[in-house]
Amino acid sequence: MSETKSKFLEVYSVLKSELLNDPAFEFTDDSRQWVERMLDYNVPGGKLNRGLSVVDSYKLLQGRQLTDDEVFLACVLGLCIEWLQAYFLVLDDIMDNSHTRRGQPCWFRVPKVGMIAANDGVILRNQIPRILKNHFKGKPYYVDLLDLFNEVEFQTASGQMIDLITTIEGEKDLSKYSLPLHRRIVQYKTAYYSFHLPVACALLMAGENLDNHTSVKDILVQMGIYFQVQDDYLDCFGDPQVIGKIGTDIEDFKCSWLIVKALEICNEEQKKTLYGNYGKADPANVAKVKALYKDLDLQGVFLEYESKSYETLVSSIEAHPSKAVQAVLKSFLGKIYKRQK
Ligand code: DMA
Ligand code: MG
Ligand code: MG
Ligand code: MG
Repeated sequence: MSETKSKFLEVYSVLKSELLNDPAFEFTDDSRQWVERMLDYNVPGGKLNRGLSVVDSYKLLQGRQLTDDEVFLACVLGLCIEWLQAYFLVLDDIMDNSHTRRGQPCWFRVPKVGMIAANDGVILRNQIPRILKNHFKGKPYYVDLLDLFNEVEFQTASGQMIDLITTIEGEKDLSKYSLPLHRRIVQYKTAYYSFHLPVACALLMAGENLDNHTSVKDILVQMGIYFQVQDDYLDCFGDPQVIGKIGTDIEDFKCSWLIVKALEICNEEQKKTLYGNYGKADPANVAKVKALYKDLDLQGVFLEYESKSYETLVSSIEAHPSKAVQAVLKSFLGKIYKRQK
């Protein structure tokens, strides 16, 4: 495990114990155990890319080794993003009727959890401002930080809403699914919280005004769109053992990048197969859609999209005037390019 990652997990334990001793609530043994188990199950078990990149980005922006205090604070902010992610995922898995996440059953599928998971999601969300208050109150950028988390949460929840309500239209008429519609969904549901938020946190810690960095934001949003296209691709073509989750996009009638591309390139015959089999829970229907995706060589179409996006992103990054910012963006892109999980 990298040094940053073990430090990060150490800070996780510190934050957890602060929350478990929060004076604003009179914990009983039962309630304390519940929250501890819920946090351990949902917060630290992912790739931690979003959280860790706050630390990396901050280091690159400062252009020097960080002090212990600075590392600690960057880890706290990174963990707030992991908390936000845990909150969204707990609820996303309920809404998407998913089975596994990070190689284990989704939290709501754990015996005796069920719909208590919905309130656990709310708890996770409410812990974020408590963590921020404990560690950032009094910093000159405290208000900006709160505002940032609020804005990004709003964008993500709005993205989740359009992801969900779009299927109502799709069920009526699959041909409504288009690239611009897909783009709008993934920009809001994924790009802001996964890409813009970590870098914006690092910029705020470095004393920057976010209004002066809109071009960085634009590049990060493009990167986030590419990242969610990968997620859509892996939902069907990824190895569940590696990605830790079983795809449900076909069953869920999602406006996924794959269905949009399939509709774009299929012939009339194949279109009928898609209309007759997409969005059905029966594995036989799902298998027909997957077989058609293979016939259409969506794997090849994706590989082409992937190299094109990479090239475009690299040239936007290299056009940026600051070398430090370039380094931040390149490190981010390097972490996700050709990812298998
Ligand atoms: C995820 O979209 C977006 C958020 C905000 C959690 P998704 O449902 O495709 O994610 P996953 O494939 O991880 O369930
Ligand atoms: Mg999901
Ligand atoms: Mg979803
Ligand atoms: Mg997905």
